[in-house]
Amino acid sequence: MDHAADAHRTDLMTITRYVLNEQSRHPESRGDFTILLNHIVLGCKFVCSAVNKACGSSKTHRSCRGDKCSGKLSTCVSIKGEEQKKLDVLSNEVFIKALVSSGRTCILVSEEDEEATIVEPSRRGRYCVVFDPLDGSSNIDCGVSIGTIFGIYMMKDDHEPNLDDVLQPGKNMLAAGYCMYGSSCTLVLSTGAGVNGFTLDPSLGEFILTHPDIKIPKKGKIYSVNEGNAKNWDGPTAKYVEKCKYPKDGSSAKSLRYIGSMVADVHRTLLYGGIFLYPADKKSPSGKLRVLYEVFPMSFLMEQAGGQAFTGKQRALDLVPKKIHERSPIFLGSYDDVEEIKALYAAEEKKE
Ligand code: AHM
Ligand code: MG
Repeated sequence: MDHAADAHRTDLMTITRYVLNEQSRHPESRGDFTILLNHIVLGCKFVCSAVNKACGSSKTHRSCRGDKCSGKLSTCVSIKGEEQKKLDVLSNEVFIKALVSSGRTCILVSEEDEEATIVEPSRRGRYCVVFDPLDGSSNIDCGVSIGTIFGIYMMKDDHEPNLDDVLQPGKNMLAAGYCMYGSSCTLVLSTGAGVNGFTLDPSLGEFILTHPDIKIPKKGKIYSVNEGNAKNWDGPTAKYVEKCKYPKDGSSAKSLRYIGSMVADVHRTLLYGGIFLYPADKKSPSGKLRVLYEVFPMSFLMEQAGGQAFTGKQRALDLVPKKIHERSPIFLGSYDDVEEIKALYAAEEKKE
């Protein structure tokens, strides 16, 4: 055995070490935020393990030994003999329990729950967490990457928690991130000082810093949108996509990549550059994606990586949601690409 090589392998920037380093830069910190993040990381590891254990037709997933195996990832997951549950329901329970047991949260908003969860007084802390425990649910059964998205706010002041604590503009978030369950498990996090990516090393059970200080390219070569909705788009969106395909300024046409799983589409956009759009259309005037736990965390990460996020009317992070499950159109990605769509909306506004 090569002990020297093994010793070298322990000098790693784990996510815990990274967060502790960040904490030491804030001497007033009581460590609460570090504890909260550790619980989120635990939730991500648990969901990652559940996704990998779940049964499915794909040979890449271990076969399920559950009696009532449906052969579908979305409907069948058996963990240590527990009752079989839908993966998204299970993921929601995992995060609610992980967050409440941290003792650092006071109000939680999950895509899976119609109402916000107000944490009981004896287990309460100062943080509000908004999250989508397993986004991209339509992709679960075919083994395509799915993920958890989260954002963290601080309570405004000492009072009984209420919805106003989470109905804050995205720019007030203290941190945001996502965990992608794909060919590897990758956690991308921003605590407001840049963006870092960590990959789960299954042999260690630790997230290791693999993508330090992610910066999105200033301009990209890819656009990402569900073009099946094109007949219902408004003028600026239609013009923008036309420009991507048939540029008139002599530049090359952009490539189209669309997975239909926001975490995976945004992850590619962050690393390779380009633009991801889920615009409004005649059938869905507010678009499809939810402000608090989809639009805001991804917009926060984009801005922290040097990109932009725009709703078609304003900077996405300036939006003030009125309801916890509110939706908004979103255009996010490379700075220059988002500039172009902003110009098209500005021109349309002038015409009106
Ligand atoms: P979900 O929360 O029900 O999983 O829906 C959100 C997902 C996003 O991951 C993705 O960007 C979008 O829906 C895809 O929608 P569509 O199938 O309309 O293209
Ligand atoms: Mg979702």
